[in-house]
Amino acid sequence: MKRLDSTSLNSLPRSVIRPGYDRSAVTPGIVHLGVGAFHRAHQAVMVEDRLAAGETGWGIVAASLRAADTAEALNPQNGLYTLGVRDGSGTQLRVIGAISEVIVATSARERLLAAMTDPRVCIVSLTVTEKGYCHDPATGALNETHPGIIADLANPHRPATAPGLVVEALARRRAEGTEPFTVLCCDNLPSNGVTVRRVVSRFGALRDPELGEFIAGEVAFPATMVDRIVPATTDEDRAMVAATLGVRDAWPVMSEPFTQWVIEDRFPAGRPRFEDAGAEITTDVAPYERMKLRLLNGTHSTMAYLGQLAGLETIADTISTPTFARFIRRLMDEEITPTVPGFSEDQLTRYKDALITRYANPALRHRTAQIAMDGSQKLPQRLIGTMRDQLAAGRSIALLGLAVAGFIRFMTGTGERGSALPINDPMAATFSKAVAEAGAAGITRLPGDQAEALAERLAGSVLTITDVFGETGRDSRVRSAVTKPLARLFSEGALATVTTA
Ligand code: CS2
Repeated sequence: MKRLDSTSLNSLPRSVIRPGYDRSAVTPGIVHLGVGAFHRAHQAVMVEDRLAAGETGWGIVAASLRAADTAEALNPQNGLYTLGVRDGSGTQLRVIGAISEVIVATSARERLLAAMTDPRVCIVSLTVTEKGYCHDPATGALNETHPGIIADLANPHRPATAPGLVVEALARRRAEGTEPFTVLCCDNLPSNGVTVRRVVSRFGALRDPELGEFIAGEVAFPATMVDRIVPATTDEDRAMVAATLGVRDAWPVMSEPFTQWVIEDRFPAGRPRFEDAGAEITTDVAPYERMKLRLLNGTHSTMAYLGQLAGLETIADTISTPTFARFIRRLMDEEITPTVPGFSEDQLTRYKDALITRYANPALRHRTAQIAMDGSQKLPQRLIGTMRDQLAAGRSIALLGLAVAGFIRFMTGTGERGSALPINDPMAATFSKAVAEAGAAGITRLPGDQAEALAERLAGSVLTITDVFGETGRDSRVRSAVTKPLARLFSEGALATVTTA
């Protein structure tokens, strides 16, 4: 079957939306680092709308930091790919043309740096996942012992990490007398603008104190809250898209209908009118970010770990299990909502109702194993900060304790029936050491008293991993709120523990 590319656009079926503008007139305005499915279903779609509306100076040059797979899929397609928006009633397909090419940083570093130093490029945006910033997740500071950071500091003109690339490009622009670009973080980090500014300017300062000052003083790092559920693409998705399009798309992306982007308006070098593409432009992103990270991502991670333990494959499977639905709603209402200021009760209720509906979308098949990835980088902003705030206000953390216990039980690597759990985490070695020290490796189920003793040891050794749990993990109230449900996870299993939480 012929591949999707510029020459096939005219022969696509009528139902498929396609770029209705002259792509050859588009010039680059944005370089995007981390061209995964999320970016392609979120920011790139809003940029596409602005290109179609005539703002042709904002084309995207995209980059992958390591893997060549997206470049191999999209470049032969002239950057084109299909977005499938799914709900219970079907899938609406749209071919997106906002990305002109995908550069692989490892094999074409100079080409990427040239794009980043192009004076027409005013925004460098990023979705490199939490771990891509090479920071300490509990404190948000640059991890100066990170192997990638050490390597980039030793070879600053040939960087491979996101902070290294951004700093080298900013240094080159400065040397050439080109205004700095705005750094637009679109990852689920807490205070993502401030955090990335801290990490990037620290990296700059380690290269040269004056460069660090320049970055902290002259470069804008607006905060954003990004939201759209975009499960990993499957081969069935590819087959469905090919059957509808009549041409083969090597890497379409599938998402839910919902999309939200809240952006702090700080773009000294200019920006597209994102607000005309549905984004919310504001002076303070913090309340939105907290609401989203804690209510959505916090419960997502909770369902991922406890769902994995209970043998539930997707978020829809998990939320349609009545005891899970009850538990997740109580977790939201009783222990997360009190830590989410800035919205009326009514607004929060509507937000939570909408989340439950989004989770239940049967067409998405968002896998719990996918969300379980990189938990060490996600937990602080999703669950631990919530615990800390609840404790400071003298409120309960019992349900949060079960959520964290689910994560710890998952990190033992062995499921309730003895199967291997899909651990995919940059701190896997640290966790497996703590698990081994507690004697928890390979355990499936245990009788009550043995489960209690094991939970004591395991909570003790894991909660003191301060890179993840910070000081909160050393609090005796946290220790006990986690130990009790952890024991029950070993003795009764996840489903029973959730049912009687
Ligand atoms: C998910 C997020 O994989 C994960 O960790 O929680 O990717 C989530 O789907 C998005 O943040 C939704 O906007």
